[in-house]
Amino acid sequence: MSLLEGKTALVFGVANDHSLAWGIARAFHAHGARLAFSYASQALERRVRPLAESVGASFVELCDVAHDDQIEALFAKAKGELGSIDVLVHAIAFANREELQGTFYNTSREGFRLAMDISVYSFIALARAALPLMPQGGSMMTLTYYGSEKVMPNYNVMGVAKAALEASTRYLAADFGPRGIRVNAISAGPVRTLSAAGVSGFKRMYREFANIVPLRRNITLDDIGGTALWLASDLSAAVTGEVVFVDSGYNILGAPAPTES
Ligand code: NAD
Ligand code: IMJ
Repeated sequence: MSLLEGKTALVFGVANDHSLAWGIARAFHAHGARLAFSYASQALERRVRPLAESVGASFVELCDVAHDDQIEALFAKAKGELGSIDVLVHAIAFANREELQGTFYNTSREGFRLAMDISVYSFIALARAALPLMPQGGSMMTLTYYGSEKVMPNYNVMGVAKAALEASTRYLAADFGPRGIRVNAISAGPVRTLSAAGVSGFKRMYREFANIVPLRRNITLDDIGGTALWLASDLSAAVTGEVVFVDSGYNILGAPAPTES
């Protein structure tokens, strides 16, 4: 079965082969999509280009989403080379490292601005820029985390940013629904990516997660890829503005089940 035959997906947020965006790209490729990639910095090109080539992508372009002119240039190029697109994937987040440890009340004005700009505004900017390339409708998606709803140690300003990202997903879904464009968010459980591995306390919480969750296992890139594939395909044709949890059931728990002792 080929769910994305004849469709084109533009993917933002591959840094390496552990990236959630890479899990998504792999699943799309397995279902016949034409893929295109954008990466954040010159330094990443060395890693991203070979990955892109391994799934037959030739469109591999630099775009730092902090800059409107780079977003504009990227979509101009995409229009020229790809024509139209069907799927937009936003898997981008950034906060200064010092904001992701210690107390939330010490969040700086500039740290708040940066986290919101890169992790939230960029989705709005990319969604708007993608509109002219989606005249026949399509599917847009972003990645979020449960720290938007509940307090997670050290997640701090990123929790506030993810709350804004999820709200933005709903507003974009309302704006674009009449054009046949769906907008959703995937709320992923912890995965050992570049954006998680170095984070204080992550290792321990990653280990504990599998013991607590209903499915008693961590989530994988294939789990994320599968849900992204569903959201990208016509199987989810009437689903928009949703936050879909891919977290082994973590978010349904009140208190963890008592373990034998
Ligand atoms: P990752 O480090 O592989 O991906 C993050 C990406 O953001 C990188 O490719 C990086 O280059 C890109 N990025 C950062 N600043 C950018 C900029 N200015 N312009 C363009 N791109 C920029 O880590 P990941 O875990 O795959 O993160 C992808 C998304 O998944 C993020 O939104 C993250 O919050 C979310 N998420 C991750 C987890 C997890 O446990 N890893 C859980 C839930 C949600
Ligand atoms: C990030 C920080 C604190 C706790 C965390 C995380 N937990 C998880 C993450 C429990 C799962 C990963 N995550 C969901 C993110 O959204 C990460 C975003 C992020 C990570 C970094 C690390 C390196 C850096 N800036 C970052 N900006 C955003 O310099």
